[in-house]
Amino acid sequence: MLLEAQKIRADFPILKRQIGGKPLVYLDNAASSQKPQSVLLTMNAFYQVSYANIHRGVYTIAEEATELYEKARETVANFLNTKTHREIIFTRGTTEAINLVRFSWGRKNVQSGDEILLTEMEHHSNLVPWQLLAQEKGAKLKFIPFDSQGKLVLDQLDSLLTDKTKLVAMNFVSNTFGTINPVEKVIAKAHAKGIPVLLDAAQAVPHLTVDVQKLDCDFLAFSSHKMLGPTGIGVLYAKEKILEAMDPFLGGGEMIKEVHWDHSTWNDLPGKFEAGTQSIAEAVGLKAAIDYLKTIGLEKIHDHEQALARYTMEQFSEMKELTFYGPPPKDRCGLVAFNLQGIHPHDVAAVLDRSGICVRAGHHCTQPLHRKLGLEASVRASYYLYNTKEEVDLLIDALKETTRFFKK
Ligand code: C6P
Repeated sequence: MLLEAQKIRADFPILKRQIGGKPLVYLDNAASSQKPQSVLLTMNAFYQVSYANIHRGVYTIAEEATELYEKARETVANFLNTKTHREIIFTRGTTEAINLVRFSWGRKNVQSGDEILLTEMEHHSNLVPWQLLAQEKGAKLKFIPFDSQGKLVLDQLDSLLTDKTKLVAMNFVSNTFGTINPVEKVIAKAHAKGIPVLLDAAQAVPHLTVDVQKLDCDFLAFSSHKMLGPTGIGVLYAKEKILEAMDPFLGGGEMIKEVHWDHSTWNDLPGKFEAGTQSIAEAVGLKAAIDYLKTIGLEKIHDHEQALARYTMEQFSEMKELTFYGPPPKDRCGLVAFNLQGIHPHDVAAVLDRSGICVRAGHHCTQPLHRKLGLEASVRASYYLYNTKEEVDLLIDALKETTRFFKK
C-alpha cells in the first residue's frame, strides 16, 4: 500500500526545488533524509523564543530549554518503548554511540583472547570501532556470513558464539542490501549464552517500529538525520543496569556529581554520559521529527517504501544490463543497490544528477561487503515516505538513457 506521498511532499520545502529546470528527485535517504517544515519551524522557534544552555540556569528560558530537551528524551524513550528515559543517551549520531560503547563498555569487558561477533554486512561505523578495540586488547573479530541474496547465514551461529564471545554487534537493517536482519533470533541465541547484543539501528529506526523491550537488545544506536531530524544528534539506548556499570565516556562539565583536585564522582544517568554542552536545538528538532513520523505511522511508512523497492526490482529485472543486490522485497526495507554493466557507479550517479535525481554511488561505507561481491562500488537508490512511484519511473527512464548514452 502506497502513502499519499503528494500530500506528504507538501510538508518538505526542499522537494519544491528544481535542479537544472527539472524537479528534484531525492533518492538518497539512506545517506540522510530531508526535513519537514515542522522540524525546521520548531528548531527556529526554539532559537527565537526559549534558547539557553540546559541543566545550569535558574532563569525562565534556561528552564524552558531544559524542559524541552528532557521532553525530547522522553519522546525518544516512548518511541523505543524503553523501561525508563534514563536509558536514552544523546550522542552526535550512530557512530559516536557505537564508539561510546567501545570505550565505556568495551575497554572494561573485553580482554586479550576474547571475541566480538559481527556480520559481514556491517557499516564501517560498526566495524572499525571493534577493530580498534580488538587491536588494543588483543581480542578477535568473527563474522556471521551473508549468502548470495544478501541474507545472513545463521547455520553456524551456535559455533560462532563461543565461551570467549563478549559481544555481538550487528546491523538491524543493511544500508547496502536493505536486508532486515533476523535480530530477534541472534539476540535469543546470544542471550542463551549470556552474551550482550548491540544493534546498529541507523537504517531501522527511521523505517520500522522498534521496541527495545520486545527485542531485548542490550544496546541500540541510531541517528536523527536519517529520520527527518537534524544532523548532530543521535541516540544510544542501553539497559539501565549496563549503563550504571559502565565507565564515563567523555569527561567534563555536566557528567560529574562532585569534582576534587584529584578525583571526581559521576552524575546519575543519563547525565554521566552527556559531557559538555549538548546539541540542544537538535534534540528539540528530533522530537519534532518523531512527532511527524508518528502522525504518518511507521508501519505505513515501511509498507510504502517496501512497495517502491518491489516496483524498482520488478523494473530492474527487465533490464538485462543491470545487476541488483540483496534479498526479495519482503525481506528488505526501501533501498536497492545496483550496477549498470560497464559503467562506473560514479558516472551513473553523475548522469542521473543531470535529470535532478540524487542517488549514492560508492562503497556506502561497506567496503568488505563490496569486496566479497567482487565489486568496488555500486549505485544505491533509497526511499522514504515522500518518494513516489513516478519518481521510480524517472529513475528507470534515466538509467535506460544512461545505458544508451554510454553504449554510443
Ligand atoms: N550510513 C549511508 O549512506 P552516522 O554517520 O553516524 O549518522 O551513521 C553511520 C551509520 C551506521 N550504521 C549504518 C547501518 C549506516 O547506514 C550509517 C550511515 C549512510 O549508508 C552514510 S555512510
